Amino acid sequence: MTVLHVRDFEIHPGYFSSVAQEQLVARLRECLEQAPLFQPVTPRGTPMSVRMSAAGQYGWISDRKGYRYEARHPSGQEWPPIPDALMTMWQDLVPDARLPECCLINWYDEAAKMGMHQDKDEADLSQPVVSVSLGDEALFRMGNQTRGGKTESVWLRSGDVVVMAGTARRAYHGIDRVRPQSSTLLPKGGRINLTLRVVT
Ligand code: MD6
Ligand code: FE
Repeated sequence: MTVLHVRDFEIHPGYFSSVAQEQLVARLRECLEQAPLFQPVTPRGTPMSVRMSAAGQYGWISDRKGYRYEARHPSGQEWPPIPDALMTMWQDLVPDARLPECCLINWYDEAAKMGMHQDKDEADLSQPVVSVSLGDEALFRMGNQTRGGKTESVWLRSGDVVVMAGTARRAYHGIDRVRPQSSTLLPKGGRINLTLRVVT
Protein backbone atom coordinates (compact mmCIF):
# COMPACT_ATOMS: atom_id res chain seq x y z
CA MET A 1 0.00 0.00 0.00
CA THR A 2 1.17 3.53 -0.70
CA VAL A 3 2.08 5.84 2.14
CA LEU A 4 2.33 9.61 1.77
CA HIS A 5 4.56 11.65 4.05
CA VAL A 6 3.67 15.30 4.53
CA ARG A 7 6.14 16.73 7.05
CA ASP A 8 6.01 14.08 9.77
CA PHE A 9 2.38 13.17 9.10
CA GLU A 10 1.98 9.67 7.61
CA ILE A 11 -1.05 9.36 5.34
CA HIS A 12 -2.37 5.97 4.22
CA PRO A 13 -4.79 6.67 1.33
CA GLY A 14 -7.59 4.11 1.03
CA TYR A 15 -6.41 2.04 4.00
CA PHE A 16 -9.98 0.79 4.50
CA SER A 17 -11.72 -0.77 1.46
CA SER A 18 -15.30 0.30 0.76
CA VAL A 19 -16.58 -2.99 2.24
CA ALA A 20 -14.48 -2.45 5.38
CA GLN A 21 -15.80 1.12 5.61
CA GLU A 22 -19.43 -0.13 5.45
CA GLN A 23 -18.73 -2.67 8.19
CA LEU A 24 -17.04 -0.05 10.34
CA VAL A 25 -19.95 2.37 9.97
CA ALA A 26 -22.37 -0.41 11.01
CA ARG A 27 -20.28 -1.03 14.16
CA LEU A 28 -20.10 2.70 14.88
CA ARG A 29 -23.89 2.94 14.72
CA GLU A 30 -24.03 0.32 17.50
CA CYS A 31 -21.52 2.34 19.52
CA LEU A 32 -23.58 5.50 19.08
CA GLU A 33 -26.73 3.76 20.34
CA GLN A 34 -24.94 3.19 23.65
CA ALA A 35 -23.11 6.54 23.62
CA PRO A 36 -25.07 9.05 21.50
CA LEU A 37 -23.37 12.00 19.78
CA PHE A 38 -23.49 15.23 21.79
CA GLN A 39 -22.51 18.79 20.97
CA PRO A 40 -19.57 19.94 23.11
CA VAL A 41 -19.14 23.57 24.15
CA THR A 42 -15.75 25.19 24.63
CA PRO A 43 -14.77 26.28 28.16
CA ARG A 44 -15.94 29.77 27.11
CA GLY A 45 -19.36 28.38 26.33
CA THR A 46 -19.24 28.49 22.51
CA PRO A 47 -20.80 25.39 20.91
CA MET A 48 -18.29 23.43 18.78
CA SER A 49 -19.41 22.73 15.20
CA VAL A 50 -18.64 18.99 15.38
CA ARG A 51 -20.76 16.52 17.32
CA MET A 52 -18.82 14.01 19.41
CA SER A 53 -18.87 10.69 21.18
CA ALA A 54 -16.27 8.05 21.97
CA ALA A 55 -15.46 4.40 22.50
CA GLY A 56 -12.90 2.83 24.82
CA GLN A 57 -11.97 3.32 28.48
CA TYR A 58 -12.03 7.10 28.10
CA GLY A 59 -13.88 9.71 26.07
CA TRP A 60 -12.83 13.29 25.57
CA ILE A 61 -15.22 15.91 26.89
CA SER A 62 -15.34 19.67 26.48
CA ASP A 63 -17.73 21.77 28.54
CA ARG A 64 -17.75 24.87 30.75
CA LYS A 65 -15.47 23.05 33.20
CA GLY A 66 -12.77 22.61 30.52
CA TYR A 67 -11.28 19.93 28.29
CA ARG A 68 -10.62 16.51 29.80
CA TYR A 69 -10.91 12.76 29.45
CA GLU A 70 -13.77 11.08 31.31
CA ALA A 71 -14.50 7.40 31.94
CA ARG A 72 -18.21 7.95 31.23
CA HIS A 73 -20.47 9.52 28.62
CA PRO A 74 -22.35 12.65 29.85
CA SER A 75 -25.38 10.31 30.33
CA GLY A 76 -23.43 8.45 33.05
CA GLN A 77 -23.04 5.30 30.89
CA GLU A 78 -19.67 3.72 30.22
CA TRP A 79 -18.28 4.17 26.71
CA PRO A 80 -18.66 1.13 24.38
CA PRO A 81 -15.54 -0.90 23.54
CA ILE A 82 -13.36 0.20 20.59
CA PRO A 83 -14.41 -1.83 17.49
CA ASP A 84 -12.03 -4.73 16.69
CA ALA A 85 -11.26 -3.47 13.17
CA LEU A 86 -9.78 -0.31 14.69
CA MET A 87 -7.67 -2.22 17.22
CA THR A 88 -6.33 -4.35 14.35
CA MET A 89 -5.55 -1.24 12.30
CA TRP A 90 -3.68 0.28 15.26
CA GLN A 91 -1.55 -2.82 15.72
CA ASP A 92 -0.82 -2.90 12.00
CA LEU A 93 0.21 0.75 11.69
CA VAL A 94 1.80 1.51 15.08
CA PRO A 95 2.90 -1.91 16.41
CA ASP A 96 5.33 -0.46 18.95
CA ALA A 97 2.77 1.80 20.61
CA ARG A 98 0.70 1.00 23.70
CA LEU A 99 -2.90 0.02 22.94
CA PRO A 100 -5.38 2.88 22.42
CA GLU A 101 -7.61 3.80 25.37
CA CYS A 102 -9.89 6.18 23.49
CA CYS A 103 -11.46 6.29 20.07
CA LEU A 104 -12.94 9.74 19.73
CA ILE A 105 -15.87 9.82 17.28
CA ASN A 106 -16.45 13.18 15.61
CA TRP A 107 -19.28 13.87 13.23
CA TYR A 108 -18.91 16.79 10.83
CA ASP A 109 -21.90 18.12 8.90
CA GLU A 110 -21.24 20.09 5.73
CA ALA A 111 -20.68 23.33 7.65
CA ALA A 112 -18.48 21.88 10.41
CA LYS A 113 -14.78 22.58 10.77
CA MET A 114 -12.05 22.16 13.36
CA GLY A 115 -9.73 25.08 14.07
CA MET A 116 -5.96 24.61 14.19
CA HIS A 117 -5.09 22.81 17.43
CA GLN A 118 -2.63 20.43 19.07
CA ASP A 119 -3.86 17.23 20.74
CA LYS A 120 -2.09 17.41 24.07
CA ASP A 121 -4.56 16.39 26.78
CA GLU A 122 -2.97 12.92 26.87
CA ALA A 123 -0.41 12.05 29.58
CA ASP A 124 2.19 10.49 27.27
CA LEU A 125 2.78 12.49 24.09
CA SER A 126 5.36 9.94 22.90
CA GLN A 127 2.37 7.75 21.94
CA PRO A 128 0.84 8.31 18.48
CA VAL A 129 -2.63 9.46 17.48
CA VAL A 130 -4.19 7.63 14.52
CA SER A 131 -7.11 9.19 12.64
CA VAL A 132 -9.62 7.54 10.29
CA SER A 133 -11.79 9.48 7.82
CA LEU A 134 -15.20 8.18 6.70
CA GLY A 135 -17.76 9.82 4.43
CA ASP A 136 -17.36 13.22 2.81
CA GLU A 137 -13.88 14.50 1.94
CA ALA A 138 -12.25 17.07 4.20
CA LEU A 139 -9.44 19.55 3.77
CA PHE A 140 -6.85 18.72 6.45
CA ARG A 141 -4.31 21.43 7.26
CA MET A 142 -0.96 20.55 8.81
CA GLY A 143 1.18 23.14 10.59
CA ASN A 144 4.06 23.39 12.98
CA GLN A 145 4.93 22.65 16.61
CA THR A 146 4.04 26.22 17.47
CA ARG A 147 1.05 28.23 16.27
CA GLY A 148 1.42 30.01 12.92
CA GLY A 149 3.94 29.65 10.11
CA LYS A 150 3.59 27.84 6.81
CA THR A 151 1.09 25.01 6.48
CA GLU A 152 0.32 22.27 3.95
CA SER A 153 -3.12 20.86 3.20
CA VAL A 154 -4.44 17.62 1.75
CA TRP A 155 -7.96 16.38 1.04
CA LEU A 156 -8.69 13.33 3.21
CA ARG A 157 -11.06 10.85 1.58
CA SER A 158 -13.24 8.12 3.00
CA GLY A 159 -11.08 5.21 4.14
CA ASP A 160 -7.89 7.27 4.54
CA VAL A 161 -5.87 6.95 7.74
CA VAL A 162 -3.42 9.50 9.19
CA VAL A 163 -0.74 8.56 11.72
CA MET A 164 0.46 11.44 13.89
CA ALA A 165 3.69 10.35 15.55
CA GLY A 166 7.10 11.89 16.12
CA THR A 167 7.09 15.64 15.51
CA ALA A 168 3.61 15.40 13.92
CA ARG A 169 2.23 14.29 17.29
CA ARG A 170 2.69 17.81 18.63
CA ALA A 171 2.02 19.67 15.38
CA TYR A 172 -0.91 22.02 14.91
CA HIS A 173 -3.58 20.67 12.55
CA GLY A 174 -7.21 21.27 11.68
CA ILE A 175 -10.06 20.78 9.23
CA ASP A 176 -10.84 23.82 7.07
CA ARG A 177 -13.93 22.43 5.38
CA VAL A 178 -15.87 19.40 4.31
CA ARG A 179 -16.78 18.85 0.65
CA PRO A 180 -20.54 18.10 0.66
CA GLN A 181 -21.83 15.07 -1.22
CA SER A 182 -18.36 13.81 -2.10
CA SER A 183 -19.05 10.32 -0.72
CA THR A 184 -22.02 7.97 -0.67
CA LEU A 185 -20.88 6.03 2.42
CA LEU A 186 -23.17 7.86 4.85
CA PRO A 187 -26.77 7.99 3.57
CA LYS A 188 -27.38 11.46 5.01
CA GLY A 189 -23.92 12.74 4.02
CA GLY A 190 -21.40 14.32 6.36
CA ARG A 191 -18.11 13.04 7.66
CA ILE A 192 -17.02 10.86 10.56
CA ASN A 193 -13.51 11.23 11.91
CA LEU A 194 -12.19 8.71 14.40
CA THR A 195 -9.08 9.48 16.43
CA LEU A 196 -7.48 6.73 18.46
CA ARG A 197 -5.33 7.76 21.39
CA VAL A 198 -3.42 6.45 24.38
CA VAL A 199 -4.71 8.61 27.24
CA THR A 200 -2.85 7.66 30.44
C1 MD6 B 1 -9.71 15.15 11.28
N1 MD6 B 1 -9.31 15.61 13.56
O1 MD6 B 1 -10.90 15.35 11.48
C2 MD6 B 1 -8.70 15.55 12.29
N2 MD6 B 1 -8.54 16.42 16.94
O2 MD6 B 1 -9.29 14.63 10.23
C3 MD6 B 1 -8.67 16.09 14.63
O3 MD6 B 1 -7.59 16.55 14.54
C4 MD6 B 1 -9.29 16.09 15.90
O4 MD6 B 1 -11.37 15.39 15.05
C5 MD6 B 1 -9.06 16.49 18.15
C6 MD6 B 1 -10.36 16.20 18.38
C7 MD6 B 1 -11.14 15.83 17.34
C8 MD6 B 1 -10.62 15.76 16.06
FE1 FE C 1 -6.61 16.76 16.40
